[in-house]
Amino acid sequence: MITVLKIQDEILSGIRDFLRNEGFLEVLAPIIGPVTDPGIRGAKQVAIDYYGAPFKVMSSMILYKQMAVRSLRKMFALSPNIRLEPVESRVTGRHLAEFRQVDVEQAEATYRDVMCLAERLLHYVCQKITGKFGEELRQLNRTLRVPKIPFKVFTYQETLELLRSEGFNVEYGKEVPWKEERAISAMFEEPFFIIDYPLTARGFYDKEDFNSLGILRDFDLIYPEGFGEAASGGEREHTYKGVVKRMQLTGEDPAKYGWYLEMLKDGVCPSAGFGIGVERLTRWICGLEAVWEAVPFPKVPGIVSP
Ligand code: ASN
Repeated sequence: MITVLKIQDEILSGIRDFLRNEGFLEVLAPIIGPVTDPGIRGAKQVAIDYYGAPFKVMSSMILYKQMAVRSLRKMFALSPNIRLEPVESRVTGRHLAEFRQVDVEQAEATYRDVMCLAERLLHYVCQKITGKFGEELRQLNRTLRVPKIPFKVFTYQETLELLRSEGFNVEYGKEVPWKEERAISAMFEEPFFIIDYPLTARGFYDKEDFNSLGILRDFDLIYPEGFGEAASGGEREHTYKGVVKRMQLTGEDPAKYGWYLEMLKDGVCPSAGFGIGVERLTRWICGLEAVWEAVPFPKVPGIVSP
């Protein structure tokens, strides 16, 4: 555990060095707010009573990122998130009810721009760790290769076809399920992207591609060797009208999103960004069996622990 935490400490400083060198400013992440990210794939949000007002614990700070880039242009935050994942996810080895993601957002960027940023970030961190912690990785029995840039890119449609050709029965329009995500991840030895998810698979904030309606300009970054999802991100729907329309589709009540919709009416800039999970990154780099091995005080879904 001490070895893992030393490597994690270096991962965090590597991420910070890389992003600062690229001109990103680190801000402090909010932990609670009137609303939070609803696009959390079947997990539940946590509600609290904030001086009589109903508040949520952040499931991700996505809505605040759009506010921050309006003035900061390039920002990131180490954001603590709570998602009450279904108890069945305790055995996937990659779910935690409490985790941290480095949430990145850039004004006027496309999803392709931030995909390039994400792959360079991963490359930088791997280079740093293999250079400095070769002996520790050997102790952990981990052979980590620095991934080659650019990473492979598959569309969601191509991903489904690949899975179907391997005998998996996957339904169009939904998030790639845990088992299938693990299977596709195990088919590769280098990280890769899945892009262009269908509108029905994601939250209201990922931007629809107006040249191919029903498809989002978004992505997941997937680790190889069966480790599964590393990061997700995309271009943002930033217009008031667009967001309200999408909220109607996802069944969100716009009345709950007061401050966010007011901000959009006021006008925010187009942006793109992603969030990369710190514990999952540590797990992959160290080659750990389960993600809870990458956390000093883990909260595994369904398990009551300190
Ligand atoms: N952080 C992700 C993003 O930037 C959102 C999420 O965690 N659901 O797109």
